Amino acid sequence: MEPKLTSIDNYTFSYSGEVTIPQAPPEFKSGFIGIIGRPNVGKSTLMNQLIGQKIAITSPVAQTTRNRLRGILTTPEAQLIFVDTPGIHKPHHQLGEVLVQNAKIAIESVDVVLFVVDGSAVCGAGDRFIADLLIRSQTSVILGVNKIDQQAADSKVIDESYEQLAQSHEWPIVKFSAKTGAGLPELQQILVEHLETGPLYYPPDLVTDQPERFIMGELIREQILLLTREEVPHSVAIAIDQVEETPTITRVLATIHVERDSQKGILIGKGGSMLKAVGSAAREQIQKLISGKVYLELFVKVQPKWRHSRVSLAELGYRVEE
Ligand SMILES: Nc1nc2c(ncn2[C@@H]2O[C@H](COP(=O)(O)OP(=O)(O)OP(=O)(O)O)[C@@H](O)[C@H]2O)c(=O)[nH]1
Ligand SMILES: [Mg+2]
Repeated sequence: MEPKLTSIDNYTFSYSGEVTIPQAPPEFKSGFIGIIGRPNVGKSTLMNQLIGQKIAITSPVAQTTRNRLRGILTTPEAQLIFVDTPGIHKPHHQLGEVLVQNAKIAIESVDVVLFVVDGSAVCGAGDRFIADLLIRSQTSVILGVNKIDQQAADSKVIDESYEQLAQSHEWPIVKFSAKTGAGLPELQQILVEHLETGPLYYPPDLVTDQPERFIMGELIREQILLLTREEVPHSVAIAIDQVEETPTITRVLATIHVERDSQKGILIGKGGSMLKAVGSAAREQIQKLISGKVYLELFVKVQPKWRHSRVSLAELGYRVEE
């Protein structure tokens, strides 16, 4: 994917602090689309594919996404603002509660909900729980069946389970693969049909509302999700301490917060091998993000039980986003 202008940092602000946004042509459509669903169904992968750039991290580990993140797609006819959300699940700690609460708030603050389900498995209790939340809200819903590339040849039972869910609530249903891109043009079209005419909310070349720093932290966390296992991925939070740009290189200093000494040990690895692996993979990703050379230095710090404390959560960037 070719990087476009990444984030709001790249914009020059006028004296009033406002970005100048061009006026939309008549009949232009725009609006906010909430991507809602269980953990691991492919919500973030889908958003990246639709906007054509990686801004959200993805992984096979459930509960990858922790913040609401906007991804913006502007075409000649419409501006679609996708709101990626944490997967809705049964929370086991304060962090989980904040994540689920934010996903629920998103349902109420968007124009359309794209309810994403995993088309490689039958509709389950987790999906029905979310369906119940959605019917209690006024927001219109489209059911998106993802991962059709992973469906077995005989997927009749799976298909029927989602068709039944869609029919019982009179939701339109679209099938696609966020991985291969199959079905995505049709999805985009149905989403545009569900939007009302409206203005450009963001400059046409902007792809996310988040600062680059935030995405840098996420790219580091993504490598930890991919390279470590068991309790480590969920116990990690990243703080970007410093970003210093020189004409030749961008220096990034970041701290990885964990909850226990044992996790710190795993993250550093034998002779520093794990931290080195995380650092070099994350550095490559950050270089792609900013299209420039990066020097990345990582520190590991133990902050006991940060996931259980509202104060620590807020310090690390996890708060209820009203
Ligand atoms: N085969 C296949 N795999 C997919 C598809 N979409 C996503 N995946 C994989 O599913 C896993 C989860 O993807 P994510 O995009 O992180 O899922 P998510 O719904 O954002 O997960 P949370 O942030 O934890 O709620 C990753 O390993 C993806 O590569 C798809 O269309 N086909
Ligand atoms: Mg996600």
